[in-house]
Amino acid sequence: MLRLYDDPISGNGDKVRLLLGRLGRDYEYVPVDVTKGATRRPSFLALNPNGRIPLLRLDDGSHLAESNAILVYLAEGTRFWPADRLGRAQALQWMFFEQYSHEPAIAVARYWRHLPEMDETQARRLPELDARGHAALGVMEGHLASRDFFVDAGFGVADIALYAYTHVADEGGFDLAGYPNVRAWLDRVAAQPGHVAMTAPAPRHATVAA
Ligand SMILES: N[C@@H](CCC(=O)N[C@@H](CS)C(=O)NCC(=O)O)C(=O)O
Repeated sequence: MLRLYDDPISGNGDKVRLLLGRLGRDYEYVPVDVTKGATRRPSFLALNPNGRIPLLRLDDGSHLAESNAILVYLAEGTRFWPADRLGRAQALQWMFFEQYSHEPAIAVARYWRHLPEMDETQARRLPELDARGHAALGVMEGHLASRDFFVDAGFGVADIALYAYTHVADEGGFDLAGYPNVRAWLDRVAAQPGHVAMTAPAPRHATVAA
């Protein structure tokens, strides 16, 4: 059975939970507390030398890291991964956008604001993250003005990748009031069958300790 190493507060982990939920796949869940440095312990580094969740153990015992790579792996052969060449490239376009222009601003601002106290460097860098996050949201708003989902082929991995941190962007200090197209898209994504809320309890086959 698939095994997901993850922290429930992680949007990157949420992407994988969202897709597994839509695919109706059972999996073991191993909570790894990033706030306690659990991903940097030797036992976890032996599984992912990059020291980050999410991490998926496959049925053959190998491990796959990087949330968007995990999405592509799980989605291949399903309706969530476009059948046409351009559709696949468009999905990757938005997933690279998510990792370069969206997540480093919105997820990091959310994490810092979640800390009991920000250090001086974090407090100084926050306005820059705010600006970059709003720029990313602006790009999404424009793209969604004329379409329901990010890729012409319809709802899929690009939407899941972007949904994860956008739907909790307010926790990072990003008010979505000025992004009506993004808000309507968030509702459309959440209305898709098999949606799992980020606050949902861990799956049935939950296990403990990494
Ligand atoms: N590019 C990676 C980023 C993963 C990542 O940043 N994971 C964070 C939690 S959201 C983490 O494990 N942080 C713990 C650490 O860096 O020690 C992905 O998309 O999976």
